[in-house]
Amino acid sequence: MNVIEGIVNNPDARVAIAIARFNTFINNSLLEGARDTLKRFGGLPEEKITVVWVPGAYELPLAVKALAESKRYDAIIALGTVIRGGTPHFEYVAGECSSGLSNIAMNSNIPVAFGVLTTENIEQAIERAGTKAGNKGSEAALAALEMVSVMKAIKSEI
Ligand code: INI
Repeated sequence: MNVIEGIVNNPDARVAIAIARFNTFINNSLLEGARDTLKRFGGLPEEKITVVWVPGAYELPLAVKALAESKRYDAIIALGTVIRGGTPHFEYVAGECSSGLSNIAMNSNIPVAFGVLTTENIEQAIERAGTKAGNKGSEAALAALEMVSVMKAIKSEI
């Protein structure tokens, strides 16, 4: 039996983080979590990490697509926070963001980690940005690191 499993320590990986400015207060904590994880678990030096700011979560797919097309990165992490309001705006922003990001991963063969919070209210967002429910930015960074390793292992098997 052949089992392919990824590891997270990958000091040679080049990782881009695309991050939304909307809800910056929360997104800064997601960014801190992602950078910390890339460095402490992935072993990445600062110069292997590129951060790109965009206006909001709706703009993340376009920036991630450009990053993927540049072929300069082994994985891309998308960070943002979409908080439900009283209008259907939430559904459009969150929906386009998540489907756009997964399409890019599928079409580019580059792992795109989904570190975008979609919550009912600001309290839930704070809980998932480094307080009692962990840090979605760190989780996304771990997923990105593992997927770099998994993709490499699958390609070397073929
Ligand atoms: N962008 C977010 O990142 N989070 C939100 O909660 C949000 N809401 O609620 O409106 C949001 N809107 C802006 C959107 O992402 C675009 O930047 C904007 O529509 C311009 O294209």
